[in-house]
Amino acid sequence: MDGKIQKIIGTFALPEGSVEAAPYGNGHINDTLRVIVHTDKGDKRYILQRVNSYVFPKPVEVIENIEKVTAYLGEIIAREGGDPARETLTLVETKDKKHYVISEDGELWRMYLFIEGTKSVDLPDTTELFKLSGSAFGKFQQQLGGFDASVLHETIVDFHNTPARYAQLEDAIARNEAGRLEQVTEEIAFCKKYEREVHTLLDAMHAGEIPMRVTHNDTKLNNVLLDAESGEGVCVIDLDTVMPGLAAYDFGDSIRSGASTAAEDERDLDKVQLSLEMFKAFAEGFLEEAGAALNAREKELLPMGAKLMTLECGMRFLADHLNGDKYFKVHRQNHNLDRARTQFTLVRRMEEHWDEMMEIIAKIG
Ligand code: ADP
Ligand code: GN1
Ligand code: MG
Repeated sequence: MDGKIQKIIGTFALPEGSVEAAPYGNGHINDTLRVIVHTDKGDKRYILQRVNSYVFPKPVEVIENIEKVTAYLGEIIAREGGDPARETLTLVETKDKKHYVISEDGELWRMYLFIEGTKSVDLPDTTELFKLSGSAFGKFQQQLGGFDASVLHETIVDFHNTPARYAQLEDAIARNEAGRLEQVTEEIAFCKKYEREVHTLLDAMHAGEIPMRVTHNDTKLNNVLLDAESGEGVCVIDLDTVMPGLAAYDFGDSIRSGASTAAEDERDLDKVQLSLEMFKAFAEGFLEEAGAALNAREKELLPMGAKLMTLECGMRFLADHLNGDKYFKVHRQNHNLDRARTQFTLVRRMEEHWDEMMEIIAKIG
């Protein structure tokens, strides 16, 4: 383990024992390590993360939000007879009783209890599993129904403001910072067709048809930990972007990530299909938990949430490709471009199956 990491781990109030740490998980944003402390009484595990300061320019505000959200959720979970240490994230204190440390190079590091006996998957293997993750994200939204949104910082401004994301793409095109513009003519032409449609959700919100809620905003399937055996949702994680948002954002981003038949960075676009079975399964789980609080228009706009979250994510990948891969972690050449292409293909598939998606939601009611 490198000396810098050792020093950071040493600032947290951990039990006595020898320590090991290794990179962990498939997140695109933070640097995540799994830490193991070998104590006399057995191993204790933790998650150590460097919060990405390019993505989160005010990382202390991220911690402040997480402190408030996890304290709130912890109380609800305890009241319902659950185990807060397993069903929500627990920040580990430093020796000076803070929930983060700033390293010598100015980066913010935090530590969580490792949630044992769980798995996190990138794509669901069964409809049952995806339905259970729908229940977990639906329950999360329902639990935060009474949380006061005004105490939260906006950790990423305009995170799911799809028109603003469209404008950021236009800006990336105009600047052509990485000199990759010629390579992406078709993708840009695709996005241009949606210049008006990107406003749909926010227009409905401004018209008073659908309310702002407290939402997770990053409901990718691997951001919920599932019981390793039963597949039941145990804990919604990655709380960095819990902020005011629309129900359609959380529903939509899960469909984007879990109802596709291919990996987010699949190069063979023929493999990218929309699974209506997965769509239905997630919708059932999500609406069973969160549905009672949603109005009819919110429900009707859920397929639009799926389409716009997928388009938006594609535009963000494309903009990052044009900007020179500064935001999302990349592991190969043109990685963000490959990701953008899968998202745009999935948008097309959703349009092909639009009536079926609308019907599934209407039937669940
Ligand atoms: P990123 O913002 O980079 O996606 P995440 O907070 O989602 O970072 O963490 C990356 C991965 O690490 C998750 O997808 C999950 O697999 C794992 N992980 C994160 N927190 C925990 C935890 N408390 N217990 C167990 N695994 C975790
Ligand atoms: C990022 O942090 P992670 O890997 O769970 C991103 C999401 C994108 C997703 C695409 C803070 O999620 O918005 O939808 O990648 N998170 C942030 O895979 O930008
Ligand atoms: Mg994540």
